[in-house]
Amino acid sequence: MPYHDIEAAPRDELAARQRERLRETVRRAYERVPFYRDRLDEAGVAPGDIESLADLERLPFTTKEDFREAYPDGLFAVDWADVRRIHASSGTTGKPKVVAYTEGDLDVWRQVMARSLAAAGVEPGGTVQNAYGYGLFTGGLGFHDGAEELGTTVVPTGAGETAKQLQLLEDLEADVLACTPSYCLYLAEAAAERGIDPRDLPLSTVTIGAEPFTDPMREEIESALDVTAVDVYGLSEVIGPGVSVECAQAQDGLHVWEDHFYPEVIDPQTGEVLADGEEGELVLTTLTKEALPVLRYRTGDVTTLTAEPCECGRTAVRMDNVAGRTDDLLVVRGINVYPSQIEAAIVDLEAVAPHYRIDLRREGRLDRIEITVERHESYDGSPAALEERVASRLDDVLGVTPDALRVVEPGELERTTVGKVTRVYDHRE
Ligand code: DLL
Repeated sequence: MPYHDIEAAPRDELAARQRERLRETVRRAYERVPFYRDRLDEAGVAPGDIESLADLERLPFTTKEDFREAYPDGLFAVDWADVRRIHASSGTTGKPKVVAYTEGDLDVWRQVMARSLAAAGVEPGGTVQNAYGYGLFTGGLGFHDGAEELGTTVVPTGAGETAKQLQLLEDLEADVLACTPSYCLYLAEAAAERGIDPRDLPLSTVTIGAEPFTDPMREEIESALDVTAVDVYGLSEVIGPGVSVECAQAQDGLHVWEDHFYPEVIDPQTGEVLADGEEGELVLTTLTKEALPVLRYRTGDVTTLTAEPCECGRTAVRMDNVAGRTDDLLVVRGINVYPSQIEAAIVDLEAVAPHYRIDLRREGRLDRIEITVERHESYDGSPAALEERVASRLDDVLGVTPDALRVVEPGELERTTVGKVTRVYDHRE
């Protein structure tokens, strides 16, 4: 049973609602945000020209750079007095992207997060321990509000403080943990170090997101904690977590809450809209945001879309798990490869722990790629033999030969306990 009727609405009903909302959003953006007025004028499109969803293609894209240039509030469409909350996402460089919410936006966010948690199998009356960071990051408060809206008890631990995290899990018996995939794995390790079998923790579901992960990584999490790990996706510029989520029933793609967010997938090079099933960059348009309407935002996230019906009965389009970003693409001796492909290839090996790092360096005019993996505790062969296995796996699956490959001892690679994990370290200029 979906949380809201719209989740199972016939697609034409949904499309009619989207069309109305799109027209209203474009009009609002044009009238209230000089940036959009200029962009649309340049493109020769008037708000009244947007009659159907297909007309969306006529609108220019919005990018991360546009957010940075408009810092802090150049894209806001309401007066400051109507802004109830601010969040911000810190990029790796430069100014943060500042985002705003009206009372109405916060309500939509609570609703889509409640829907997301319900789809993930979380039930009213359950207990959610929320280990996403509270503060400017949207993860903490986004999950918090949605979990309250759904009618669960929230334990707002926030990020880090692993000892307390474990103690509260045991004592308050949360059945749901919300955190990044990398923190899930860290928590399982930390439990084991304290003599607690992580599979004995009371958890039945973890809602993971905020950073890319592959299926083999998810399997590691599910088996380490004996849980169902459900993928929740979102980004600050659009709302925060709660743009899309897997249903626990099928765990086969993330249902995009299309009555609020309109998804497209484009060829990142040409900007051309791709057909269902074709992989490209996810572009999102908000359909109900008041404080910060966003038209055709280029997320940088790589995925595919499908409108095939799902066994859960929800009719919303599904996007594939986001395993990487367009700007993550590595070129290893002429071969294009995403870090996620490297992750999937190595984490699948039983002898390797789900921890690795990739270092990129420049030597003269050549790029060097170095991969470091951790031996799994259960592997008792020689490091040299394991190195050979990993190397031949990378060659077989991806045709990639790193310039250096190292196997280190369990626990040797640094763990991320707060915030998003970094796996690729680029030391080039
Ligand atoms: O990470 C919102 C969020 C919080 C989502 C908690 C899920 C759970 P930002 O900090 O703005 O917002 O970062 C957004 O993180 O463009 C993706 O690259 C990545 N990302 C978010 N969710 C997923 C996911 C939050 N489920 C950026 N899988 C996005 C892969 C994800 N990548």
